[in-house]
Amino acid sequence: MPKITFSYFPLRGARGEAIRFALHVAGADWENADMTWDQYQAKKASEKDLAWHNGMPVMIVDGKAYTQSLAQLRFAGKLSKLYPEDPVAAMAVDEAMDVCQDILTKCPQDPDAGVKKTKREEYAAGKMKSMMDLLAQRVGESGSAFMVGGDLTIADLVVYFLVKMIREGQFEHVPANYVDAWPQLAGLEKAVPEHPLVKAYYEKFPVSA
Ligand SMILES: N[C@@H](CCC(=O)N[C@@H](CS)C(=O)NCC(=O)O)C(=O)O
Repeated sequence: MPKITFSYFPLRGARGEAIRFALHVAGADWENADMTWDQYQAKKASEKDLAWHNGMPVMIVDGKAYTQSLAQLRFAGKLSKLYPEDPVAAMAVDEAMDVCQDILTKCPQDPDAGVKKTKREEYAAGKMKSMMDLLAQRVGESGSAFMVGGDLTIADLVVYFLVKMIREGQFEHVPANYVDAWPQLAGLEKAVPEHPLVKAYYEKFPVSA
């Protein structure tokens, strides 16, 4: 069993929490080493290893640092059996996670507040909507409340935390109730915290703690 140190910001969502959850489910030998925004910026300023320069989270496995949240989540998903061994099911999981990553990274920015608002509204009605349509289609095809097959995978966690970010207003100019247009995604949002593994995790590590 590798020795793992996981660093993210002290947030119970976004790009980090799915990885913590999967490491916990795996019973991995890991420690959480959250950093504040300022600690991370200071680390970047002094650190030569470029794996630390690509944004958080960063995972250290047996002394070596790795970047990219989805690579880390796939690794934790393999340890926890929350990433399917079947290649086609694994591709379906990857597809959903990459669509979520696109939704996050393609979200327009602009230094001008008015232009940013217009661009974001266009995004929510256009490209982002079509990616949400695809995620909802996949839930419909799975025959369950989950993205792939009949049980929880790491794809569900990524979709769940993306939906949570929208709900919490972290997508500026995208309404908090945006997700309600897709009953399949609103259904997944309900099903994930009710899954026995997720329930047990939140009982052990309550969000307010
Ligand atoms: N492609 C990266 C993106 C990471 C990323 O942008 N992380 C954000 C937080 S969710 C961050 O650390 N931003 C601050 C910075 O890059 O200095 C991944 O998925 O790991």
